[in-house]
Amino acid sequence: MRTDLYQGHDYYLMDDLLSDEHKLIRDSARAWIKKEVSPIIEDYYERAEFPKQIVPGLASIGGFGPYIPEEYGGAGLDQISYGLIMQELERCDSGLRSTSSVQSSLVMFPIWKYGSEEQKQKFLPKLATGEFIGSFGLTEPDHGSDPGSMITNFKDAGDHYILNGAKMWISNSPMCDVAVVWAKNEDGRIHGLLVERGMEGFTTPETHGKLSLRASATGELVFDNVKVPKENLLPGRSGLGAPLSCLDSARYGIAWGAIGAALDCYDSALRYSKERIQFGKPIAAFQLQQKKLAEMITEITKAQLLTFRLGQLKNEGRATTAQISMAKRNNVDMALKVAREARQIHGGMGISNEYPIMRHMANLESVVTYEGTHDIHLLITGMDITGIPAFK
Ligand code: TGC
Ligand code: FAD
Repeated sequence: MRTDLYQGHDYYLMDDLLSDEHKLIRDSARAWIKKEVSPIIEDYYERAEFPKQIVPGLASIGGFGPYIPEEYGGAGLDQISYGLIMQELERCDSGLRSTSSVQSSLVMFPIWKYGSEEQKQKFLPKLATGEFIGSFGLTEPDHGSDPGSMITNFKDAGDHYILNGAKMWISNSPMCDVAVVWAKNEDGRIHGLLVERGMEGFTTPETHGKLSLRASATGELVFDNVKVPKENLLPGRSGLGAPLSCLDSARYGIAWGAIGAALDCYDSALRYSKERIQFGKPIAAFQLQQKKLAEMITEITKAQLLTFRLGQLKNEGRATTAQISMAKRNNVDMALKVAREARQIHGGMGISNEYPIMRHMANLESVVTYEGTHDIHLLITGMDITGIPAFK
């Protein structure tokens, strides 16, 4: 079992911009992770299993719906707090952050924003404590970057709807109690439906053989003539903009989370480079290794500044989809590059599970693809600055 020696890195004194509450939230999350998750994460990663026993602890540090109002069981925190929690979780493992950001931004967020009062009362408090786990079904086998072409559909059958179709690559699916499912009605309009475990015809087969994000549960959502009560339709918004608005919130969390993964790789590489002696000197004394380390902390610091400002804009309700895309794309790409350089600094040890580097690197290959690929986020920036969509 590896001892978690991580210490934060704050090259530009960003902590001065945080409130005492922010620092308390971050430090509590970090302490819980070091005690409860770091000692077991490599083992669960190798077994390709999500450690379900950590769910109550994850809830207690604000991992589920930190910005959802307290009246619905959330913590009522601001967006910087949400970001700091995501950063600490992904510093440990992207799969841990995934579980949390899906529950918070892709399940609790749409129920809070677009749900009826009854739906909010029924689901949000249980999702906040982790008594319920949620999943979000947008992607289909033949429709990933282009979710507007989805074929999952529902028909009006009197007092209920009949839902048919399938969703693929769904985080939390094998263990979810409720799924927020996006499907087309008979007019081709996209709506959100709350599909609950136990509804006849609803199954959630697990996806095996993942070489990335192994400590997160991924699966399908399959609907074979599922009878969904009419009161389970999200009444507040329809159209593709409804799921895309949830993605804004989750992508924002990923922008923070990726910094956490990069910090962990940098932290490990810096320590290793000072301890590893070759040619009679620590390898940190060689210019080539210093170049790698200096560039890592420069890129991490730039991402921290970009993301803190995004957090301020998010708190003010002024962050745009395109600004969020820029941060998600930049930070995940940055983290992947940092992970690859850190791997080299560790030499052969870099491929061993005695260090977290390969796990972060493999995880980030999912993060760079989900919630909009690296290419799609570039095209969102391109559309924003030129006014011309180049998706189709
Ligand atoms: P387009 O014509 O641009 O837009 C359709 C309608 O949506 C509106 N809209 C938004 N509304 C709110 N928030 C946003 N961010 C919005 N973006 C667009 C838009 O105004 C329009 O409204 P209206 O009223 O005119 O109809 O749509 P398009 O079909 O051209 O597609 C655009 C594109 C490619 C950017 C979009 O489809 C996209 O983002 N694709 C990427 C798909 C994606 O990110 N999937 C993620 C699935 S969930 C996931 O990966 C979870 S991983 C979780 C984890 O484990 O952490
Ligand atoms: P495609 O859309 O087939 O893309 C393949 C390649 O083509 C990519 O490089 C892409 O950038 C490129 N491409 C596509 N369109 C264009 C274009 N217009 N211009 C230029 N290049 C283009 N989805 C959910 O709904 N819920 C979840 O919880 C969820 N969890 C996930 C967990 C994991 C571990 C993974 C790997 C995925 C998850 N996803 C989830 C799905 C994820 O959002 C999709 O994989 C992603 O949106 C990309 O879709 P795709 O895999 O079908 O790739």
